[in-house]
Amino acid sequence: MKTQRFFAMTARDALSQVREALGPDAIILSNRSVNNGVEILASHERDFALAIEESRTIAAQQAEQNPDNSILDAPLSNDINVIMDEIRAMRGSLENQLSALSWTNQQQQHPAKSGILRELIAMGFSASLSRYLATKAPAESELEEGLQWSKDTLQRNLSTINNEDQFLEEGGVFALIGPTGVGKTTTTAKLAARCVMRHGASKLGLITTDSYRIGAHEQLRIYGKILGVMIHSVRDETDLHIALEELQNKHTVIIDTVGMSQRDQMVAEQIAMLSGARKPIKRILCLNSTSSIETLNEVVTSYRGSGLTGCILTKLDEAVTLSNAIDVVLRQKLKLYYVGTGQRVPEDLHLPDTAQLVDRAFQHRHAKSVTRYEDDELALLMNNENHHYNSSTQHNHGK
Ligand SMILES: Nc1nc2c(ncn2[C@@H]2O[C@H](COP(=O)(O)OP(=O)(O)OP(=O)(O)O)[C@@H](O)[C@H]2O)c(=O)[nH]1
Ligand SMILES: [Mg+2]
Repeated sequence: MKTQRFFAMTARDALSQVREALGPDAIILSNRSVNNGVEILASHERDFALAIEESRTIAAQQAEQNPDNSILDAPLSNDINVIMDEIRAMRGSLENQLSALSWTNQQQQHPAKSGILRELIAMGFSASLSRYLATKAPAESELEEGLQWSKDTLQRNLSTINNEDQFLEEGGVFALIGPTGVGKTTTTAKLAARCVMRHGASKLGLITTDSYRIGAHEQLRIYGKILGVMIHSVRDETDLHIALEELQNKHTVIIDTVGMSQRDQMVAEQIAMLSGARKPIKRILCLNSTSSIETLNEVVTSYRGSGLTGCILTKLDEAVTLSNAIDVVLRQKLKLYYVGTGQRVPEDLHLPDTAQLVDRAFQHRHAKSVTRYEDDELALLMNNENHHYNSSTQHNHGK
């Protein structure tokens, strides 16, 4: 078996050398203090497995040549499996300890960083985004400076439309999609009113795919009547094609879709219907800002399909904090079109103001939060999160 020796002044440095030389599949065979340093003997898991395989082959050959001894040899391979399991457990435990140690060291060197992390998590941001911000905050910054830096970074990285023209002037076919009750129909009516105010009723087409729930499209029909726009009701791809043909001269067409749970298999069919249309349909996902990070992430994943044009955050008036929504919009790299702030049509729809949104998330800092961690609990959390942090989000959060 190919065994390599690593020596460094600290266990962490020695382990870094092991990782560099052998990668994540290194097996640590021994770890001891020598000459004011630490010596680690390690091997690659592949070499280790090969050595075990060889010893098994030899044992099997010996058993064949001397069948009387085979009973004695059988436990050997079991023992090796047990040893392998123990070595893996030891490696995991050692890595965990070093990782916790590394966080504790960082905490001692930059105490403000753990404060930044604690505050961001208490505000409701995900552990991975909070950790990223705490780690990247300028090393010399005090708590308040670090939080201000985090705030600016979040604000800078939230992608939104620059002005109304990006929706109202661009035109085309938009479909509002999303789970049940998030506010798709209400938002369709709010957007429709804006289009009518800008271009007149004759330039707008309205379609609903919500044709099989009793009374469902009545809601939109009433809004349509007020605005002077007829509603086209479609059931399938063929209907949709016919409706879009009929509305081809309209500047803007908005499709209000039937709501379905992100866990419903029908979501894929709905996305296929919209993607299969001969005219490009820009899909805008409606996200309820009162939902948890986990739910919002699942909604985005399930509705993303081949790509979303953007999203609209609804029910901001009901949300205790906006950190959930900001976290997901940012990490899922969605462009934010509008925010819904109430039930009134058309008043309660606004262009997103990133400073105001992030400010609202930070206001929650002063609320009594049950998600506030103590410093030693944070070390544990960082330890676990280290392994789960999604590096694909890194380049998206500024410096
Ligand atoms: N507080 C508040 N309520 C809203 C907002 N947007 C929509 N609502 C309300 O939420 C409820 C559901 O809205 P709908 O527009 O019917 O939602 P939907 O997504 O079309 O629902 P389904 O078609 O059943 O999937 C209604 O009572 C709306 O008035 C908002 O921004 N704030
Ligand atoms: Mg609806």
